[in-house]
Amino acid sequence: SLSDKDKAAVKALWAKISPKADDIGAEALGRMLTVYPQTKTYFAHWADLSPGSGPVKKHGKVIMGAVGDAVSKIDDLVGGLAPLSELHAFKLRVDPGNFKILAHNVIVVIGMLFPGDFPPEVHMSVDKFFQNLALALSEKYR
Ligand code: HNI
Repeated sequence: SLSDKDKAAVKALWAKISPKADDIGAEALGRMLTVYPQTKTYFAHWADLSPGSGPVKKHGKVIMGAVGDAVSKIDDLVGGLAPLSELHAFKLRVDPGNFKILAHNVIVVIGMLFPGDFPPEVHMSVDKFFQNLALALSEKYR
């Protein structure tokens, strides 16, 4: 689980990158849909699934809003993300393996946009955070 050092690193990075959260979300979602085209099935009702499209930008913002919310609930991700886990499990029926795929894309984009703020030890704490976030989102599937 996350150490105090991990939590501090995630909070410090989030403070730095959150002004660009919408851009990060749009870029990460556009990449997920391109590089992992199997993820497109869940968004088949959108008019345009290509990088930079209106729906991709809009939903990228929604996702990163939830990531910011998760940062604020970092001490209890399972409890804090329970409603969102329930939604993805029972209503959206998203295969939970996809949470790791999106997390991977968000991490790639953070590294792209903030190369100077993403040394290996920060990368590791952020990776652990997203693993825990993905696990919390998967909680209601069982
Ligand atoms: Ni996800 C809707 C957060 C991963 C498919 N998703 C949401 C909403 C939030 C959200 C917030 C809006 C909820 C609402 O309307 O009340 N999703 C997150 C987060 C992650 C994530 C924080 C992981 C970091 N979602 C995924 C993944 C997929 C996914 C990996 C599929 C590959 N999500 C969806 C779909 C919707 C959705 C589909 C509904 C979108 C729409 O508007 O039609």
